[in-house]
Amino acid sequence: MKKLFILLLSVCYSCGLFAQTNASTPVRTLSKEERMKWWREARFGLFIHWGVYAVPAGTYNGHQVNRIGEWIMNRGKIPVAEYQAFAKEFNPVKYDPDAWVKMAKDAGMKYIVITAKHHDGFALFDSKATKWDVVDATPYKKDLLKPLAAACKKYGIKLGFYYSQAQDWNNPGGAAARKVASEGWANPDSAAIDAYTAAHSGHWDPAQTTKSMSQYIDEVAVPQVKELLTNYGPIAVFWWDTPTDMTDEFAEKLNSLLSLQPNIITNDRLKRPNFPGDYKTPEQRIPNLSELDGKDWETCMTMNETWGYKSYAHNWKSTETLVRNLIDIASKGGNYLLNVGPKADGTIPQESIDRLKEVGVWMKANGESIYGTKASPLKALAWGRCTMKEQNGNTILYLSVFDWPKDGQLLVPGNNDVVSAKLLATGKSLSTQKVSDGIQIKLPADAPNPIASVIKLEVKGKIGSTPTAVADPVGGRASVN
Ligand code: FHN
Repeated sequence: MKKLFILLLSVCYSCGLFAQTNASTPVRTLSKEERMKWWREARFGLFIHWGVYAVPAGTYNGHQVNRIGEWIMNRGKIPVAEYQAFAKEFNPVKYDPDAWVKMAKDAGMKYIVITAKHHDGFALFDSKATKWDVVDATPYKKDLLKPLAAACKKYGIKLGFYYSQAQDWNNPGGAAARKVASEGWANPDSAAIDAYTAAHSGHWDPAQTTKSMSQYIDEVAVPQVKELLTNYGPIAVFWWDTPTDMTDEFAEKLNSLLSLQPNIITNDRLKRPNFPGDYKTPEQRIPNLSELDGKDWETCMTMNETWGYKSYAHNWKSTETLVRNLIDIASKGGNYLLNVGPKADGTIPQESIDRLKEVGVWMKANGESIYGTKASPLKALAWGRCTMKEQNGNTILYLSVFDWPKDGQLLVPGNNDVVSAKLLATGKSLSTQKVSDGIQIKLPADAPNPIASVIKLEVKGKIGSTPTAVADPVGGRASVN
């Protein structure tokens, strides 16, 4: 009897009969704390922005279109039929998901979030809801997410899907954030285009408005989210973006589908303020401590000046900046989601690969100071950043030194008794001394690592002081879309 009941229960569940019972609270088997555990420990993930926009790669009809590459259709006001023609050149024959996932793993990343569908509406997967997908619209004709999911499983990397739930510039009825035409390129028709977009809620082509947004939600977004949550095994993260023209009713329809993956976590961009998700998402910037309110957060950031591939975007951040950003973020208790923008042939720009490799070298030696750590309990540190673990009644402080003291003495605020101090990368012991304003650690003359040398300091008991605002973020900058 008991077996029969369990069988019935699982049949009902797999048929989705329970999924819609309470739309605003999807069925959860784990508490939020349990669902967030792996993510809080992970600290570092890979963002992938990939789609048809990689074909024009920033240039439309010979014009270099301003701003971020994945927005070229909107910024350039490219008609639907012309944009869809780019898909015929989207043929990623060099796509090697195994190598992509290995690259992320070797960089020390623990999860990947890929644009299953960005604002151009193009699905990187085999969708039955539309023909505007990789299988139906490109010569490649194969689902790109299935082999990525397999590679993630193979390497023990969590997989997340980015999904543009509201903006969709190709599937009729999708929303379009209104952008002024002249900001894209010096289009002589800008005034007429702007008048049209003003009268048509941001759209620039009549083909975009042959259906209502409600139809788009029911016929495209809902079925596609179902597909993504059903056909690719365990999905760790769902990453919504730009809730343009979303209503709470539309959001409810999508939110309820999360029951299909009861352990999934989501970001805060489904629809504000009633769908806060599990974590906040500062973009292209690292918040100051004074801005943080105890909620989980993840900074997403580009390595150059675009998310989607642009052939002429060469303003690359240095490896030093990337590593120090990660340390800065971990020292404030956040995660770092660092982006790559693959090309239309399936290759990742070499500049990104090189940087991730170098980040991986640092992480291999010093990852212990990042994974599973908590925000610094110390006040602002002039020489670098600190992360913390509490273990067996003691506190481990990971001191990432950016500016190696010329006098060879590192002053750490606090008066706890010292258990041990060593260089994390080599295990070399360092001598310490209690002084009136803290603990002084005697350092070797030269910094062992020019990016950040980590000292592992274990002290007795807990640290009493409360954090105060730290120095300005390293490398943070404003959003650029
Ligand atoms: O408009 C998008 C943009 O293209 C990119 O995907 C970023 C990533 O966070 N999100 C939006 C802007 O906030």
